[in-house]
Amino acid sequence: MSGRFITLEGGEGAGKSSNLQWLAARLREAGVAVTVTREPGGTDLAERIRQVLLAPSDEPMADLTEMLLIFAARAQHLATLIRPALDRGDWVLCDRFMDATWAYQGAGRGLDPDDLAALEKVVLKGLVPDRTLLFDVPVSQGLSRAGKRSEPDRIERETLDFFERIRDCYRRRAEAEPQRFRLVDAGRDPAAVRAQLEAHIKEMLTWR
Ligand code: Z5A
Repeated sequence: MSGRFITLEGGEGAGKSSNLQWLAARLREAGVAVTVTREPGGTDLAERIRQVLLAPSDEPMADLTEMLLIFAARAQHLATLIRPALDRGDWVLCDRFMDATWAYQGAGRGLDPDDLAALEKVVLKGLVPDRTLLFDVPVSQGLSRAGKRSEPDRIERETLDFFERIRDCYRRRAEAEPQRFRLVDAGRDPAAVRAQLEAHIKEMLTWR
């Protein structure tokens, strides 16, 4: 495997999607072959699982069901899109990945960390992103941005406390792995966010 795996993480409305294609364009300008994708989703089948995961429904989804669907989508995504792209030598830019599972299903839902770790081992088989850009924004600011955009999906309907646990988990993970994570102060205006991303792009381009 010769490509690079770069993930974007953060809470609701942090600005990941707004910057994903721009980041890809900046890397392509520098001559990098880039594959852009997202989780849950990224392939036809995984996008169908995403619809099931995010659609509000009358029957409440059990937390364990949610976790297993996320890993099922990820297994498909890894097998048919992420690993082949990395094998080709592409740089894969992925909107959310495993850190989101630790944050949402682990810290948010309170699922057993041993279960998450076991599934992580089975599904990821040791794959760790080369770089994770953590878009960090105060919860109320992110929710207000996301709320202005559209009807909340099933997960966006959670409580403030749920999203505070998620932010806290992401920040702790970034502190624990400073070699992998780069923190983006995503509460700033779009130009200031992009200036920070430029610095991170410059650093990543030294990998070649
Ligand atoms: N999930 C999970 O539970 N477990 C997992 O393992 C994985 C995912 C992988 C994915 O849905 C859901 O799946 C997600 C977690 C869960 N939770 N929910 N709900 P999603 O992809 O729709 O959700 P998201 O990733 O949180 O998307 P988002 O809310 O759109 O956040 P974002 O992509 O970071 O933000 P954005 O779309 O770029 O920006 C939001 C708005 O803010 C938009 O109107 C922008 O124009 C505006 N914006 C962006 N940046 C700025 C700045 N700097 N200033 C002002 N306004 C801004």
